[in-house]
Amino acid sequence: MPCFLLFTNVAASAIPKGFLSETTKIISKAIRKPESYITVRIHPGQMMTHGGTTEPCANSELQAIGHISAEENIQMSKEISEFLKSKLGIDNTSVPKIILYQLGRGPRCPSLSPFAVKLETYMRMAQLEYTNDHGGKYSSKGKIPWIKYNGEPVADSQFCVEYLNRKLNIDLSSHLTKEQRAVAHSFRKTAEESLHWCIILTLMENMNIVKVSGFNALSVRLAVYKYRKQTRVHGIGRHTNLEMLQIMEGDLRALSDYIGKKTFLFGDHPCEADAALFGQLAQICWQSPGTKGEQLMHEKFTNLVEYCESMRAKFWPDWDDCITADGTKEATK
Ligand SMILES: N[C@@H](CCC(=O)N[C@@H](CS)C(=O)NCC(=O)O)C(=O)O
Repeated sequence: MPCFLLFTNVAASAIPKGFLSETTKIISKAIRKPESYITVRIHPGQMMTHGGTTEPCANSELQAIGHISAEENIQMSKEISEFLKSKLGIDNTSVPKIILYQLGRGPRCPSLSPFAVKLETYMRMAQLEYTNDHGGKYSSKGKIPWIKYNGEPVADSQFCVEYLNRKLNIDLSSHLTKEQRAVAHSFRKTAEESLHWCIILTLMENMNIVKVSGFNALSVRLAVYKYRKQTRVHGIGRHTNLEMLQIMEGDLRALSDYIGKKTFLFGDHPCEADAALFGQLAQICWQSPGTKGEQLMHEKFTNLVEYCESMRAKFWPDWDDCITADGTKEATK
């Protein structure tokens, strides 16, 4: 039987009349179970604090057997928070301040950095409030993107995701089995540690898209020099172009075969890894014009184009406001 537990420092005498029955209604609606099944246990007058203040605060737990998707979970938490705010004056859901540091908007994708697209997509999937800082400030690790969470810096897109997951109790992959999580992990690694370097190498064969990105000629030349060095250290830059393309095609084929006719990596519900895959694939799909990668995707792996379109439609309804259309306009978002 579903049970909703609420621990609060609000005194029993300050709990409004009808609170138990109203809470039952909210929970019943949220988990789509009849009110008669639901238990609500309120623990008022607790010795507790949020953020070290004496303001009213609460901690709740919903015990319910059955599947609640990540999206439903986010929606439900919002509804419960709003209810607690209106009834008990509890606002310990005070929105954390998240600043996402990135490079500026891209010509055909919201960033030239696949990792920035990944992180921003993840924030959107988790329905987080964030502010972009496009000042091009690098992290302590010399990379972009990174975040500040209530003033605390976190570097590396995946560490940012995992940090936010921990801080805000987010699990966009809650609908996956352990085995699926392992597959998701491996595909993310394929996309970020292998395919990513092929994207860079193919892009360096055709720099037009970088040239319309607003960077001056010197910084473009420096970036090319840096990336040539990085790809050599990685090892992928030591292969012939043909061999590198073979690697790229292999990665794309594995992704294409696995996704097949599914909308997202594991079906109709996107998971955390979809943000990372989208970050990389969107670059090939839209922001690598005239490259072999673009040709491969649009001719051989068309389901990956459809995949990108589904992700874009679901999480980026404002896509056009977040791109510069080859540097012909300012991105307004
Ligand atoms: N593992 C890092 C990779 C980030 C990354 O490679 N960012 C690139 C831009 S796409 C960068 O900052 N490159 C600058 C450099 O390597 O000097 C992450 O997930 O955030």
